[in-house]
Amino acid sequence: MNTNLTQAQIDTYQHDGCLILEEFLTDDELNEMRTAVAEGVSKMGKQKIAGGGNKDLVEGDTYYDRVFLQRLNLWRINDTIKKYFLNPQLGEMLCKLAGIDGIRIWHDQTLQKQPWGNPTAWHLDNPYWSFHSRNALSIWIALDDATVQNGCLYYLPGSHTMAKYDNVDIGENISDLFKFYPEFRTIEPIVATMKAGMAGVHNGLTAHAAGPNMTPYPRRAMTCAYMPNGAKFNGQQNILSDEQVARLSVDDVLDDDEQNPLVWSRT
Ligand SMILES: O=C(O)CCC(=O)C(=O)O
Ligand SMILES: [Fe+2]
Repeated sequence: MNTNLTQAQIDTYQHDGCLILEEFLTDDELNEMRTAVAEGVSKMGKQKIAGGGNKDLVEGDTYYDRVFLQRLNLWRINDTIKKYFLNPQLGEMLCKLAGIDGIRIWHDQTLQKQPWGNPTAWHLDNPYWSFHSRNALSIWIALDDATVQNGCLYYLPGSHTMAKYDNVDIGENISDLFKFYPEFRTIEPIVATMKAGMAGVHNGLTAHAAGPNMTPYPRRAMTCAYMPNGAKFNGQQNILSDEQVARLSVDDVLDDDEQNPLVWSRT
């Protein structure tokens, strides 16, 4: 895993709210991650969250279920995934991009657009989560080549500086987000095609989307979302279990080392 960064990459991330890492995983690492993801997914059945989270998140047969196969928190049931996403060097790299001093895992997730899968409508990530931060971010690792044909990502550069917390569900109308943000309609998207093993990092307030999968092959990705250390509960359940939500009050710091371990901290 190549966690080296140049100042130019940090500047690009801060300016655009996204950055593509051309050489992230080696071929051996890519194969190891593909195997680990497949093992994790096969253990979970229809349950979307591993290791005790919101039990209501179960795969069904809706439009959304055909956007991608989605399974979260594989790090809790697979030591290989844990090794990658709790790696302090990755944490330090993400802190440098975000301009923060410490970082905790929020959740990982594999997003696997199946053959003929629906597009992923324009959306923001952070408004779904149980904390609000302008510095949260996600890494999206291509496990297959991500192409215009099979549903690569698209980012709207600079949208993170304008976004508020208004958001949409990932539904059938790909441009619904722009009802809240008409100023996004004229931004030229970055088309994030990637070879398998490359990665993209995006701010939790950067508008992004993915095309449909117009191929008979899956487009698999493994992603992980991170929150700045010190982020506070905003009252939203998201992936948290009913028991966790019952124990939390709005503005409590989300510092449960079992649920959200610290991945890197300057101090
Ligand atoms: O993989 C996709 O289709 C969407 C990815 C996404 O929304 C994310 O990683 O936050
Ligand atoms: Fe997203």
